[in-house]
Parts: sequence; C-alpha cells; structure tokens
Amino acid sequence: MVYRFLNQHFRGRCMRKTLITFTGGVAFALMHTFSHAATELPPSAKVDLGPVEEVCSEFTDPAWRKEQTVDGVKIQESKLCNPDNPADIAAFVKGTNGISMDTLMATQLAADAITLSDDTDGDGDPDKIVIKLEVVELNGHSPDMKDQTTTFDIAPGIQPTFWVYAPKTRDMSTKSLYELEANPLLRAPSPVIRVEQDDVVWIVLENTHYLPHSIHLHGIDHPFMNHAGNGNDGVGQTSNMDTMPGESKTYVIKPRQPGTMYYHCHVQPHTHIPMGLQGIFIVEENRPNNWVQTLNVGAGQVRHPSVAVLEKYAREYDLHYQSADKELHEVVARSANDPRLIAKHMNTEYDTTDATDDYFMLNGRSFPYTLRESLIHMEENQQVKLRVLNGHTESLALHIHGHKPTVTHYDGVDNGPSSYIQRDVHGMVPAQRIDLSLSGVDDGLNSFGQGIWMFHDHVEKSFTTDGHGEGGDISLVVYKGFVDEKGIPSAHGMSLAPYFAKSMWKGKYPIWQDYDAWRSLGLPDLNAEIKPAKVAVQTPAVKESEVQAAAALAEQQDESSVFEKLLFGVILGLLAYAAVLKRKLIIAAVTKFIHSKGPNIPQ
Ligand SMILES: [Cu+2]
Repeated sequence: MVYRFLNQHFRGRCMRKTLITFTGGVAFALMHTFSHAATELPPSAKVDLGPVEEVCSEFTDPAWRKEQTVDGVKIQESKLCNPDNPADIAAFVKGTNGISMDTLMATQLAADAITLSDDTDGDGDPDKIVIKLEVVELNGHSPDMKDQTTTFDIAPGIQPTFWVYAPKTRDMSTKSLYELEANPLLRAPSPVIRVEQDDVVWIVLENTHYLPHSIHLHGIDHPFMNHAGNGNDGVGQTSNMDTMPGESKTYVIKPRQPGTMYYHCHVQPHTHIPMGLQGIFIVEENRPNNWVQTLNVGAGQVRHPSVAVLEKYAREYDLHYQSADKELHEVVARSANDPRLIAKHMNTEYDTTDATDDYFMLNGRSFPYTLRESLIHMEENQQVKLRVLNGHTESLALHIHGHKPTVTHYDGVDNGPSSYIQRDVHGMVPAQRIDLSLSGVDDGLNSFGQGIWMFHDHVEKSFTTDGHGEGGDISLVVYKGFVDEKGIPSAHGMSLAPYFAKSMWKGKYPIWQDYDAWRSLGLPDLNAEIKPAKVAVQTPAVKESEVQAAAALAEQQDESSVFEKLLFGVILGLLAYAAVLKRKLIIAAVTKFIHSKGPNIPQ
C-alpha cells in the first residue's frame, strides 16, 4: 500500500516535471516564430478605387438652375447640381391643361396628368384639381433583358427595387432607347402632392402595376364615403376593394384644414409602404391668387412656394426620409418576372418582423447623391421652412449641425406658440410629420454662423448604406458662398472621390488608404513576399585573396565529401544486408528487451 502511494506520487511528480519542461521548450521554440511575425508585417497593398463619378457633371441643362418665369409661373433659383426641370414646375403650377404646347412638350407629362379649373371662390386661383397618378416599378426586371431596367440609383451602383406613385407620363420610361436610367419624373420618393385648403381634389389612381394597390389619405380631411357611395379611405378591409391591375379608382376630397400630411398604399402596407408607395401630401392655407405647385417630384426644394409660405419664409424644402430592407427589395428580382411568385414571396414568405433596414434615403437618394439634389441652401438672417416626413420603418432623430430649428407644426397641426419647441434633435416616430422653421440668425442659438453644416437622422445606422459608412441619409445645409456655380459645396475635409465610386459601397476600398505615403491604414498585401525590414549585422568588405583561398578550400572539401558519402553508402548497404539475413535473431532480442522493461507494478 505504502509502496503504491510512493510509486504513484513519484510517477505523478515525474509527469508534471516532464509536462513543464515540454511546454517551456515548445514556448521557447515558438518565441522566435512569433517575434518574427510581429515585426515583419506584409506591406500595404494599393487598392484600386475603380471608376469615379464626377460630383456634378451637367446631367441637366445648367439654365434650369436660374430664377425664371415660364408661362407666367415664377420659378425660384435652385443652386442644386441636378435641379428640377422648369417646364415640369410650370405644368405642376398651371396644370397640364394651362401651359403652352411648347412647355408641355418640354416635359414628359401626359396631357391629362394635372387638370386645374373653376375658381369657385373667385379669389384668382383654380379650386377644382384633378391629379392622375400611376404606379411604376424602378430597378425591376423585364423578360427582354438580363439587367435591371428603368434604373434609379440611390448611390453609386445601389439599385433597390421600388414601387412608386408617379405623375401620369407619356413617352418612354427610360431616358432614351440606349439608357436604362429612368426619366426624371419616375423616381423615389413618390411625388409630394400640394393642394389649397378648400380645393375640391380628385386623385385618380390608374393602377399600371401588376399587383393591387390603393391610396390612403393619412391625416388629410376626407369623407369615409364619396357622393357615389364608394369608399374613400383606401383600406381594402373596411372602405373599398383594392384597385386591381389595369383598374382605376378616384378619391375625392375637400380638405378644410391646412397642414403637412401623408399618403400611402394600404394594400399589404407592411411591404407596400417600404417598397416606396408613400408620399408627402400638403394642404396649403387658402390665399388669393395662390397657385400652388401641385406636385414636387422627388421632394426637395419647392421652386414655386405658396403665398402663405412666402409670407414668412424665403424658401421651402420637402424632406422625405425613407428606409429599405435589402431582402424585401430583392424579392422582385428573385421571382422570374412572375407576379404570382412576387406576391407569394412577398405575402407568404417575407417576414417583416425579421426585417432589418439596409438603405436610408433622403428624397430618394443616399449620400453622396443627396449632395446633387437635397442640399438646403441658406443665407444669413433668412428663415427657411422645412416639411419633414418620417417614412422610415423605425424612429428618426433629425439633427441639423450648427442650428436649433423650431418645430411649428406636429402632424400638420399648429398647436399654438406654446407648442413651438426649439431643439437640435427632433424625434419622429414612423409616419409623423413636423414643420420646422430653420433660422440663419447667427446668435449662437438659432445658428452658429455660416458654413457647410451636415444634417442627418441621428439614429447611427441611418448614415450607412448596406452597412457601409458614411452614407445613408446624410445631406448638408450650405450657406451662400460655400457652393460653386455647379452646385458643388466647397467642402474643406477629405476627398469625396471614394464616395462616388462603386467599390466604396461594395466595402472594398479602405477609405484612409491614400492619406500617407506608406498607406499605413490601407489593406495588407497578402501576396507580397515578406522581406525583413532591417539587417542587424553589417557585412564587411571581402579581400580578393580571401575569395581565392575560400574557393580552393571549397573545392578540396567538395572532393573529400564525395568520397566520404560513397564509403558511408557502402557500409550502410552491408549493414542492411546483414540485418535482413539475421532478422529472426534481431526480432527475438527486441521482444525480450521490451518485456524486461514492461510495467512492473505490484498488485
Ligand atoms: Cu400597394
């Protein structure tokens, strides 16, 4: 018993000693390898950015930026890189029935897109309004081609499929036969609709799409049923049957209260609203000679503000925030152009409770394209009106750098001066609208002075695009003097070039790569041959005589080594031969040896 204890104790200690020695030895042996790896990193690769778009090329006629009058419609200056077509604005203000044929031909609107008539209250502006809307798919597919068609990029190379309400158009949906890009009237977000308080408005939904849709007039004064006894609320379950493909439906309203409201599809709203069937609907206060801009395609600057807005503000901007789940927006692409499969994937397989948004847009674009279309231009001491819709699936926290704007209206309602709140983050839950008064008075409270001030949703993921930042719904408030004649902000920071390259949005370009000569924040070049960065021992110069002596010695050694190898080979061969002959004897000896050294623990 005592013996067994001693034996085991001894063996255990022996095992521990062996283990410690072994581990220490391995660590010592690897030390060199690790120290080698730590000091000999591969060099940085030069990642190619690929093609870079211009911040602003002349996409549109530069003359469109100027202040001008078209068919009697006064159109404000727009300093944007990509301003709206003045002919479109004239048609939106006077109606497609109230402009010249030349102006109508300079648009792509259908002749009956907007019909204005009947000054029923005799105050100098039309009071009967007919607006015809179609439903358009962007970045969808066609049986005729492999690539997406009628494209609309929210950022370089980013093309989620959208469904949008669009003004009734004529001609091709693309820019030309050779360009797949959508014509400028077909885009996200759905157009802002503007009517005057007490107008009688017919909104005609011509369903040109392959799925049923409707229009719900969210927050806008409208009767549940119209005079003909048809539902007017746009809800399939309670109001009227959804508008089937190829059918049309007219909604009739006479809104008594002004304000910033909302319209959206109420068919499968958990998918149809995020697919893009949502827009801002504004009822302007009634004033004499108040010709309002019936549509603001793509939102942004209102180039013909209403009389009531111009009483208080120099300019007005419509800001429509939207988000998109990549997975939802790819359903159409996965469904082989078959409406049955699209409906199946969207209605029965896609689960919005598992959804995560990947794209965040302001007025249909993500940064940097917001710089072309959705800048807010300011001048010192000016007041500018912002109408903001949260069309996201989640909450939004609107923050404007350098300013503390005042909220004047909540969901279109002016609750009186005691409700006017001034702050630098305005929280909005989905579907909410706020009207903001942005002041350029440099008093340290309203404004901190002139400059280029970023504005964005402060929910951090909103300034990413498919997970890559900085993108998302970032845009800028730009003061006069900080923008050039092409509408490009004179920024003072890092190069914007990577943001205008597709590689950036695929996550392939290290954004700080080119800021130092050795690209210390680039990517490691894993294909590079690793060479030690330093040589510790200096090599002395060698004399000619020493070289000759060394060569002679090498020759001599080489000869003797050949003879030695030959002799060694012969001896080895003889030994092997003897071993084969005497193999039985050797096996018996080895077996005996193993048995004599085997376990010998007393039982
Ligand atoms: Cu719909």
